[in-house]
Amino acid sequence: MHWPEDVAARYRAAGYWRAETFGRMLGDLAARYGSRPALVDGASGARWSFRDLDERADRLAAGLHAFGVRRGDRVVVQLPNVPEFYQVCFALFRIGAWPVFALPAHRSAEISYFCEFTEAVAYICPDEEHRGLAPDTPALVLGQLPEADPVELPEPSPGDVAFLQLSGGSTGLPKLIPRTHDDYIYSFRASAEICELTPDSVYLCALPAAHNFPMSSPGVFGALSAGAASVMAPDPSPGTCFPLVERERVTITALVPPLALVWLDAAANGGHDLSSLEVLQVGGAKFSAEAAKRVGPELGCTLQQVFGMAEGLVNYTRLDDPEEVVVSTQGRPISPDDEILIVDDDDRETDHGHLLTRGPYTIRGYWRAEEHNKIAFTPDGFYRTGDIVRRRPDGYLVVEGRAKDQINRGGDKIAAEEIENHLLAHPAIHDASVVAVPDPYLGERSCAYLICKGEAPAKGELRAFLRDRGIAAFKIPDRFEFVDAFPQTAVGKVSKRHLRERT
Ligand code: J2J
Repeated sequence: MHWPEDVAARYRAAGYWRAETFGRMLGDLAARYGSRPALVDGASGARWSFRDLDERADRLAAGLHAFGVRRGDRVVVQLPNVPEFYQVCFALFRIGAWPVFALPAHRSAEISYFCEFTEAVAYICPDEEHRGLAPDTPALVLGQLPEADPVELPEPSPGDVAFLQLSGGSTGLPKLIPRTHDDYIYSFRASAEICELTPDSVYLCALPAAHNFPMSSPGVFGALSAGAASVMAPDPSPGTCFPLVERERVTITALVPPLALVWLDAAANGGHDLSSLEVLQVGGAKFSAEAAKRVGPELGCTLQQVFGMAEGLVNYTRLDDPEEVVVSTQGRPISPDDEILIVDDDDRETDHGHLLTRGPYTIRGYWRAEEHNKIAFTPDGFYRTGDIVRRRPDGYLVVEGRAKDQINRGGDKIAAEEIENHLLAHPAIHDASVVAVPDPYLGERSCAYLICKGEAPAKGELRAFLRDRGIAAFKIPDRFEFVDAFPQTAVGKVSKRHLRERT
């Protein structure tokens, strides 16, 4: 699961891995930036300085330790965008326990799976109602988290796993991504540099805080590492965020493409002073060149395209790149040691095909997924991203498509097989195939093709069935189509390409 020792030594020698841990990093930041604002609660206006965050993390670490949380334990964390999200992260990092980051949209199917699979010792959730999502795991509710006088805790090693992030996934069950202190700290520090963050920058966390993009590209961790403040927005709508941009003088934020479109349209109506905004990052799904062209003129800020993944590799357009590059590419990697390998279907090198990557912050394997790792990684450690890209002569990447069996619904990732398995549990369904269909707003929506055993169930009944199985709402297919048979490939597999072309 880890990097070979000679490779790790190379990353240390190159200065990427600096033997830091999250816990120590926060202590150093508190010493350096003290009373400067670290986190602002967008809803209540509460402000936490670097020192507050440091002290609160220590008190919560002591409380969680007294509760029984120990080094190496897993704790499923499902919290909204509030400063406490980061208090919980740093408290667990100080203990050496691993947060498992669930999204706010996740329901009982996902949460109970994370708790069981990771053998979590606790589930930290937003309110009492969430307790029921994981009835067998002790729940700790926001607002009543245990705090105590700080205790001495042995520091984890920089090479240890710090947390488990979720994979977008293409198989039946989501895979968990082990990120270490060393590799993750490198990725967001380097990102903060690329985004030119300074202690005067103000980052707005508009996307769900648990997602890798607003967490680390450069996200809240990157902002903290640069001594900058982060404003936690309760939701990403212009109605919520525009007043926050104006009030807090936000300089940079990150959005997925559909939200960027909503922001562009709302900005045209005026009413808020967005002049502090210097950089709008857009990523998570392909941002069309037409929309990209609108950002500069209509929002008065620099667009940065971001093509990243929770498994590691993140590409950015740079802030001083010419417009053509910013509008029509998805950037180039963070690190000179990010290795990019593009291959055809037979693993021969090319400049337009499957993207494989290896580097100082890209994992070498999913957690407890030995069989899947044999497919998702090459024997020499390259991660098969499942993305189809073109590399331009200048080294910039253009995302051209996807080979993985996934739907990217405006940045929300849906593993087709996961939904097919839920549909197959319905007594009237003989076979199911879930595919992406184009959508002008979300980029893609999901469509379930179904072969029924007898009479087709009503679509509303199918939606209710999936809801009752406890899956996140964004995973419920946008469309259902009933068919007699699926088109097949030459080797007799379901041809999803032909299904997609039917719509
Ligand atoms: C096309 N597809 C993109 C883009 C991601 C920063 C930014 C995004 C993520 C993220 C992230 C894309 N154009 N600009 O973790 O740190 C698709 C690809 C990729 C998958 C990863 C970050 N940006 N994608 O989106 O783990 O298919 O991370 O492999 O959620 O999103 O999804 P995820």
